[in-house]
Amino acid sequence: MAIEIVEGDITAQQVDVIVNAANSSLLGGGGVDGAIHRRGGPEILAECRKLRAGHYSRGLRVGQAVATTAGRLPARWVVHTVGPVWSATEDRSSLLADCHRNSLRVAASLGASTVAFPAISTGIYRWPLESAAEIALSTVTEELASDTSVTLVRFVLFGQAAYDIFRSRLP
Ligand code: AR6
Repeated sequence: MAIEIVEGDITAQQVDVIVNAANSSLLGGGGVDGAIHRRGGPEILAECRKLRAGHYSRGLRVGQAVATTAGRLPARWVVHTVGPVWSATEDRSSLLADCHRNSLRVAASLGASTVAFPAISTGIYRWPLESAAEIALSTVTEELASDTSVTLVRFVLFGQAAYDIFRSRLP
């Protein structure tokens, strides 16, 4: 079992699962979400629409995760999760931990071994990187110690600053 920290573009990762920092609509957006749908092609959105037409008619709740095809991405599945928007007045840390835990559980239910995560909530949702890194790394460490098919989690960070922050908090 291993945790890797790399700097780069998550859509270029050759892994079983790429985790998407989506929104509740599951119908696309900016940031990582935009990049995944752009590079993955229309198949991903088509599956997201089907999810919305079925079990997820009210959207995906914050902290939950669901899988689709990865379309043309060099992965087998995309696991979409919805991070919490940062709040200075309310502690939403448990929801950010849920995103990581539930994404890994969905990946394990598919039999995935390798999973790439972006820094969920740290872009458009404004979560401070230091805090996000601590929550992400501690939750993933805990989950990897449980009974799971996942053997490698790779955090793929945009830019040197984010990379350094995650690196320095690796247990
Ligand atoms: N590869 C790796 N990291 C990236 C990439 C990439 N291609 N692109 C951006 N990042 P964000 P959020 C970094 O905004 O904060 C969308 O509109 C970025 O620098 O993608 O969870 C959704 O639809 C940042 O550190 O996700 C939602 O509405 C991190 O990825 C909303 O944004 C996450 O930034 C979700 O916001």
